[in-house]
Amino acid sequence: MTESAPDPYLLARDAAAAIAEASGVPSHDLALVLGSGWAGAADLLGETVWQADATTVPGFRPPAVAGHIGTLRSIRVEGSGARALVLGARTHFYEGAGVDAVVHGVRTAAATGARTMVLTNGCGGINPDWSPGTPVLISDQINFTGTTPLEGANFLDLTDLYTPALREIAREVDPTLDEGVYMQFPGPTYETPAEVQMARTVGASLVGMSTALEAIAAREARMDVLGISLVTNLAAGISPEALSHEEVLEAGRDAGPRISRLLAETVRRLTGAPAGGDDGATAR
Ligand code: 8IG
Repeated sequence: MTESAPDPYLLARDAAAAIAEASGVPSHDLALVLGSGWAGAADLLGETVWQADATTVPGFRPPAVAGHIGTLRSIRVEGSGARALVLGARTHFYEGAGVDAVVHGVRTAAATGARTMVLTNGCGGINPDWSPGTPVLISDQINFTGTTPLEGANFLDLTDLYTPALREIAREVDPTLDEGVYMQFPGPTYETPAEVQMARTVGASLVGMSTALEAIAAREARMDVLGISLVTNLAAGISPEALSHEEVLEAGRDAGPRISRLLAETVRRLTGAPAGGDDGATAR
């Protein structure tokens, strides 16, 4: 470690302590990052017991993107009673604040005690069958950012980075869910059509600007990881139309009810609520 650089893991522990103190919730069981299009999903998870502007907690930066809400929430999950920390604030690699800033939310979640990290995003789809508004489970990833949150001789095994048992639970909730390989580009440009063809050739089916670095940080913290992408647009060159941020926001709005229910029911089940869809009322 360098001489005077602030220790990002210590900063995450400070943030977790600040969250515990402000929320009165001493520890959390799982955490979620809500990406483009996913903001509404938190409302269905359960009762919000605490919420604050993320910038009131050490290490969190103000959001740089319209549609990304910079709020932290502690939710008591309906049905299971588990404690969920919802990170509505994501710092992207393209903001130039460094990789430690990008994964600060994940490290903070781990420091609050969360053992499961749910990462969501809006992204481009390479499979032409995925119309805008289609949710896709992430089965694996390609980190094309040229960097990593890890430092030193930390030879972390990323086989099954996206925990198979969690993917199975999501597919129980929605058996029509497809899976795809997520490739993180540095951004902030969308890809050229040639880059999308490269991504396809190397085995990617989803292209985005987040998630892969966060998944690595979550695995370093020994968390289980579930990743769900919302295909908000076909990747450049897959459809004849140009890409716009407005299209992305609109696809998110239209898909909102479906993906909110998918996420809420998946979280209920993976925190131990009985299956059956009546949110566990009969079991209490
Ligand atoms: I939303 O098509 C969204 N994010 N790299 N490419 C990349 N990121 C994205 C895209 C996309 N759509």
